[in-house]
Amino acid sequence: MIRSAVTISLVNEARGGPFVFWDNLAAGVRKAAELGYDAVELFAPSADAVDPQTLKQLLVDHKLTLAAVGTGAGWVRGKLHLTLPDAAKRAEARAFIKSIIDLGGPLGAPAIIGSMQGRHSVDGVDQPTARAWLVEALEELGDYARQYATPLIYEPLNRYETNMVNTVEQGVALLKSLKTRNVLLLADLFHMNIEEVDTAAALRAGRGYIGHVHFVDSNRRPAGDGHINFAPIAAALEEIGYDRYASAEALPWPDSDAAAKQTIAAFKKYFRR
Ligand code: LER
Ligand code: MN
Repeated sequence: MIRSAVTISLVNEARGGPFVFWDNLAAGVRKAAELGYDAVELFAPSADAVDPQTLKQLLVDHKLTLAAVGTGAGWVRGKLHLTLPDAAKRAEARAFIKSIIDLGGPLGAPAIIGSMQGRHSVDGVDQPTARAWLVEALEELGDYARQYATPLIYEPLNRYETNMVNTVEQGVALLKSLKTRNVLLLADLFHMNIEEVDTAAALRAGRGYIGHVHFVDSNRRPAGDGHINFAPIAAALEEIGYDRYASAEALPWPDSDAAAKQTIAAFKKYFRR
């Protein structure tokens, strides 16, 4: 069964980004539970910024699970990513991601690699070199996540955010090229709306490789506040047996509470028919 999740960002530098709740972990968790979400997805400034015991207790108290933890703060705060020319910086990026895997792993939550994949043909790094570094990192981090029995989640992004992998098809090809089988794709419906010819068809073709969904509309507002037709997307996810999270990574539009309410209503409409 697909489960609902809502994002909480604790990253000041990501202000303006597509996260529903902001700044206050306890308040975000409380709201998520009140509205009937199954889980929260966390965007943390660093692993040290969150006390694992406090996080665990909050989740237990509110009967929620942790859907995933984002790693993008490594980029927005530390200007780190996995395909930088400087080997020491690439190693720092991998260490940052490992620390996030160590934060979410004990709670059963995978880490997400989105903006930390970087881009090629900037900073003098050509495409084959960047691709090889990305593959190397995914092999290492995918295997690292195995100790927690969680996958590592890799996110294709739209062309304005990366030129590494933009579509599910390219993502599946990348995953198939890896030795590790512990990396799965994040299907972010906002990015897919820009890059895919047919989002539902892309999801069907991604069968077995989709590990997380960012449930959001075409304009990054909450599902239902843009022009995505969610019915065929929900049908495709059901058809491929997708049974992980649909997580509201959406702008807090018109405000956090309204965005969370809108998304859970849309979630029920499409995934709890
Ligand atoms: C992260 O999940 C994402 O979708 C990126 O667009 C963040 O920059
Ligand atoms: Mn996303």
